[in-house]
Amino acid sequence: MTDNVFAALGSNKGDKLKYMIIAANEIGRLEGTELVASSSIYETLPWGVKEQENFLNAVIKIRTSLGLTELFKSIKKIEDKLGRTFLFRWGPREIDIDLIFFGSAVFDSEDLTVPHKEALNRDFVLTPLLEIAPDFIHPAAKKPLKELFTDAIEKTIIKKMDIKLFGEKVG
Ligand code: PH2
Ligand code: MG
Ligand code: MG
Repeated sequence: MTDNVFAALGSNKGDKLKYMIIAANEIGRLEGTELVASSSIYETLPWGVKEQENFLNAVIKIRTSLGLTELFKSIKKIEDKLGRTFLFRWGPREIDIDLIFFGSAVFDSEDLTVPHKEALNRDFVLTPLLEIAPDFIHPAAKKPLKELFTDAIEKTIIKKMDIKLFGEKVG
């Protein structure tokens, strides 16, 4: 069982909130996988390619008995199932699910790098992460997340919404 597995979710096309909620639920339904916590949902300005709709972003914490590549493949299947259509890099998407941390794993291959390389430069990933895991030690930087937030990070957050993707697990 791997604890402290974090995924960042984003949507900026169609019924954004619905895609985010379904994606989180589908992750929770994967074999040997439990949803542990959700951050609030944030409305954010598009980073990278600016001429597109605002995003909704959130981070979820899970635990799983799946291996890293198994989980990664399952997540890609959920993106496909939700009808994600590829337009162009950083372009509009119904749902984007990025694996940020897989416990203390440090892994690098052609299609998957964990910890996610860009996560710490994106406030729409780091801010929701800090909400649910301020003391988590970044497996590569070897420092708690709360010490990694700097003023140099481009600010994209417009609004923190008063809702999460699912209720907190009790016990
Ligand atoms: N994802 C991108 C590109 N730009 N901007 C925001 N605000 N949120 C995202 O999730 C996002 C983005 C590529 O994955
Ligand atoms: Mg992404
Ligand atoms: Mg992605």
